[in-house]
Amino acid sequence: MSLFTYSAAVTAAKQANTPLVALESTVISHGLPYPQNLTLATEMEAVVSANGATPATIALIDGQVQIGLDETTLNTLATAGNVVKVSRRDLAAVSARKQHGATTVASTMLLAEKAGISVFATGGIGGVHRDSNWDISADLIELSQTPVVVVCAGAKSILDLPATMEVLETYGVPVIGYQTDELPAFFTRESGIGLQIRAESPAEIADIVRQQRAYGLKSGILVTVPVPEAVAMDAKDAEAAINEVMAQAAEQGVHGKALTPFLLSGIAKLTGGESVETNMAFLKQNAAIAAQIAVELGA
Ligand code: PSU
Ligand code: MN
Repeated sequence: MSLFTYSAAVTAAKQANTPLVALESTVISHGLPYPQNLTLATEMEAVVSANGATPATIALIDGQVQIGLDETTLNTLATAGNVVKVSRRDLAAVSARKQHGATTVASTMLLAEKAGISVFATGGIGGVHRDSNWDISADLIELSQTPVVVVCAGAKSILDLPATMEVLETYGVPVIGYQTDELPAFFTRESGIGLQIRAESPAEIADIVRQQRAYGLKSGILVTVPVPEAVAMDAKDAEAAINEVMAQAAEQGVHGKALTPFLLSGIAKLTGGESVETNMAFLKQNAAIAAQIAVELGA
C-alpha cells in the first residue's frame, strides 16, 4: 500500500495541474494553543484558496502520510495529546507504529516534494539555537537538499540568527527578502542582518525559482516576509520575553525537540497572548504570498 493518501481537492488540483501550496502541521499541534491553532489552520487554508491555489496541509494519521486534510483531521491535530512532532528522522518510526504525527518544516518540505508540491507556507523555520551545543534544526539541512520554496517570517530571535544565516550560506540556500533588505525576525520586522537578495513581487521570486531549476540546483529557496507593521511586536518586549523563557528552559533542562514548543508557549504566556496574535497574522500573510508565488510558477 502507498504511504501517501491525497485529499480529493489535492488530487483534483494535481490532475488539472493547478497551483498547490503545502502547509505544515507542527504549528497546529505544537506551535499554537487551542483553539487558536484550529482557527489558524482553517484560515490559512482559506487564504491559500482565496489567492488562487489549493491548500495541502500535511500530517501523518495512523502512520499514513496525508496530503490535504479534512476538518475532522485538523481538529484531531489541534486537540489530541498524542500527536508526535515529526521531523525527517521521526518519519519511519511514526509510520511503523501507526501513530499520528505533526510535520515540521523539514518533514513537510520532504513530503511536499515527494507529492509534487513546490511551494510551502509556514511561520518561522528552525535554526541554530542560542548557546547551544549542536542544536541545529533539521530544517536547515532539509533546505540544503530539497527543492521547495519555503515562505516564512524569518526565524525567531529565540535562535542565534547570525549563526543560522551562516549555516544557510554554507549549504547554498538562497534567502530572499520580500520587499525588505533585512532578515525579518519572526515577531519583529528587523533583525539587523542584511540579505543579499531582495524581491518586490511574487513574479520576481518565481523568476529566481525558475533560474534555480535551470541550474539543476536541488536546494530549497527561503522567502522571508516581514510581519505586518500593525501587529509587529515591540522589539524590547519580544527580547525580554525571549530571555526570560530561555532562562526557564535552561533551569528546567528542556532541550531537543521539546525546546521550540516550550519557548513558543512560554513567550505566549509572558506576552499575554500578544505573540500568538502576531504569529497568526504573519502565518496568514505568508499563506497569501506562497499562493501568489505558486500561481506565478503555475504549479
Ligand atoms: N517556529 C514557530 N512555530 C513553530 C515552529 C517553528 O514559530 O511551530 C515549528 C516548525 O514546524 C519548525 C519546528 O519546523 O518548529 C522546528 O523545530 P526544531 O527547532 O526542533 O527543529
Ligand atoms: Mn533542535
